[in-house]
This record gives sequence, C-alpha cells and structure tokens, in this order.
Amino acid sequence: MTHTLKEDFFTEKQTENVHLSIRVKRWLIRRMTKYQLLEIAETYDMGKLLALDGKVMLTEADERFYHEMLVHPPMLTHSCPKDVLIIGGGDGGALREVLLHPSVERAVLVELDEDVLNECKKLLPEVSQGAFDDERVKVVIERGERFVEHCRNEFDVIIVDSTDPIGNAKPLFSEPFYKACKLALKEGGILCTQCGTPFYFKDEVRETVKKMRRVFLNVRLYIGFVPTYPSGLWAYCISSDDKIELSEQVVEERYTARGLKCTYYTPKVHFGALFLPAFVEALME
Ligand code: AG3
Repeated sequence: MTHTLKEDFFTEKQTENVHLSIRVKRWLIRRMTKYQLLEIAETYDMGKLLALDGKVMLTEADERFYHEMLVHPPMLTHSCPKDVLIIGGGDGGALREVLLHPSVERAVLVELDEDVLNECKKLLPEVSQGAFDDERVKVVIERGERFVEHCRNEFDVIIVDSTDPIGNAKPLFSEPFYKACKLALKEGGILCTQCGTPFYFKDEVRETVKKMRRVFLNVRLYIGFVPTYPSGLWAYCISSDDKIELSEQVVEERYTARGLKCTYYTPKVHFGALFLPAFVEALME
C-alpha cells in the first residue's frame, strides 16, 4: 500500500482552473471506502494530510486553525454546554476541542463512514489525541441527517464538521436539516456549521445563510484563515434563537474560566471574525 515516488504530489482541484499541490513523502492509505476515496499521506511541509474524494479535510499544520474556529465560538457563546453533538468530524479534531470545555458531560459524534473513523484513529492519532477514549464520548455510525431526525430537546450545541455540499454531505446543507437541528437543540441551543469559502464558493455561503435565516432568529457568518483549504479564507455560520452577540468581556471570562489556550482562537479573534470583509457582506444582501 505504501510507496514513494520522487515527485509525488497530492492535488486538490479547488476550482476547475485553480489547483493546490502538496508534496507527499509517503502515502499511508489510498483506497475507496463504501462512500468515498480516503487518502492519508505524510507530506513535506504540512505534516500528515487527510483527504476525502480529492479534497483536503485537514493537514496537521493548520487543522487547529479550522477546528478551533469551528468549535470555540459556538461553545463559548453558550453559558454552560453540557450535551454536544458533532456531525461528521470522523478525524476527531472537533471532538478534541469540544472536550476541552469542562462543562461537557456528553459528546455524541455521528459519522457516516466507519472507515474514515477507524483509519484516522490508526494512522492519524495526532489529531484526535485520545478524544475517542474519553468516557463522555459516544460514537454513532449513521447519516447525520437521519440521526438528528430522532432527537428532541437534547443538545446545547450542534457542530457540523462536514465535507463540501456535494455528494454525501449535500443533505447537511438543506433547510429540512437545519429545522431538524433546531428541534434537536434545547431551548437557546446553538448550531454551527462550516460553509466553504466566500471567495470561490459564493453560492454555498449565500445559500447557507439564507436557509439558516429561515429557521433561526439569529444567524451570523464569521471567517477564519485555513491555508490548505480553497482560497485560505473559510466561512462558518452560527445560529440560534437566543442571542449570539455577547460582549467581548463575557467571552474573555468564559475562555479564562474554562482554562482554554489555543493556537488560533482568542476571544479577540472571535470578535474580529464576525466583522466581514465588504465583498462577503455584499454576498448576503
Ligand atoms: N471539514 C472539511 C471542510 C471542507 C474542506 N473543503 C475542501 N478542501 N474543498 C471536515 C474535516 C475536518 N475535520
């Protein structure tokens, strides 16, 4: 399975005309699962890389930038998140960040592809860092959109760590799914999803916000930097029927009280991320 070529690159076709290539030292796995092409490689500059269907899911070099920004804004917006649901995220990176919040009593991770989960545990333990062994964690192998359908008033925070809105993840970008999430949330619960890059995937960002606004009273888009994702500028959407705009002081207090110390996220970055560049604001008008 493992082999080495002198000039071996992993290439993501970010768009038809823009590709990103990362030089590979060694492939750890490259095979079709029941659902998708799974690739894990050791690269020269980015540490290990995980890709699904030719798209970068993470590299060790910048996965914290992504996972921290996906997880901490919704978790810190909630005053005391006890029950948390993660949809997707079979690599365990989002789960690792969720478990850093001491109030968490139960974290349910619902992943479609068991192979992704198992191979990541085996070949990419640097990302989950033992999160799957935490006794607060329950893993369910199921389609996320099916799982939420049966949940009522169960979760304080739901985090959607999906792939792009094509193929397997398409239902996770639909209004019925957001409605089901709302029912699965306790009163005042918070939903947060990754929603692509406002630079290349304008429709994905625009549509996500539009659909969310039909379901939740408060919806905010925010952005972060993830160098190995298309364009490097990534968007997240946070929604709730409760207030999602807190004072910086409150976020600061919670961040300190929960003993968090991050690589990318800070309460100030959290605030800054909610101020959008003009071209992103314009997308949503
Ligand atoms: N998050 C992957 C976001 C989508 C990246 N898209 C792309 N490269 N075209 C899921 C994996 C991280 N836990």
